[in-house]
Amino acid sequence: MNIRACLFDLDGVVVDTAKYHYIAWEKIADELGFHFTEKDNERLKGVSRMESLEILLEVGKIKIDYYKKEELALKKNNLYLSYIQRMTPDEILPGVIPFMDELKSNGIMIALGSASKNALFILEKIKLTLKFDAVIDGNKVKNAKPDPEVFLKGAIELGVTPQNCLVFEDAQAGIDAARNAGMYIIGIGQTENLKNADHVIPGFQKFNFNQLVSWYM
Ligand code: B16
Ligand code: MG
Repeated sequence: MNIRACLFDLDGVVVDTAKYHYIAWEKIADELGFHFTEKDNERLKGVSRMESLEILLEVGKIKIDYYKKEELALKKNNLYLSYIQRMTPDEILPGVIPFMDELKSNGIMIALGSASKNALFILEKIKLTLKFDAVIDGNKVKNAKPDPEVFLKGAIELGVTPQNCLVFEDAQAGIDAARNAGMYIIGIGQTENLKNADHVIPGFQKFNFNQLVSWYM
């Protein structure tokens, strides 16, 4: 098999933090005087914090200066931090740990490739830090997904070529980033929302190493 390393996105793949991002952004929107729907929130998945704010402001048709944007992004992050403070290992999505263990016992390396600047904090909360051979998060990259930087840095840290990497992603921006990196891609979620993945699975519950081998022989 060509695959020597698997790169996991965090939000939506390992844990469902989208719900915490949403309630934090919803509060910011309320404060600005408009309703931010769950459908609007779909557009924020995999997108950086400042780009998320730009989308929120576009939805609310609101124009503000740079300083106000910085203030709102900070406020949103403080709200978000207060929610994720209470996260526990129970919030790891079903099937993730057994699948990672199978990868490890078959000699496949594991990296995290997340846009989030809070990724390390979340990994500590869910006690998953030690599973990863490399962690690339929003603090380590200059260019947000769909730029391939986050995944290319992951490959470099692991010492493998992009052609030997498989990415697991739940957001279109992340799938495009993995495609731009020249990596294999499995989408997590619904096929209709995830274009250009090699395969799409609903989650790791019914997925295993044998299935992966059969797809990438
Ligand atoms: P933060 P991922 C992404 O994480 C989220 O999907 C996205 O909704 C969020 O805006 C982004 O992280 C930045 O997060 O504000 O914590 O830095 O899916 O790339 O793991
Ligand atoms: Mg994600």
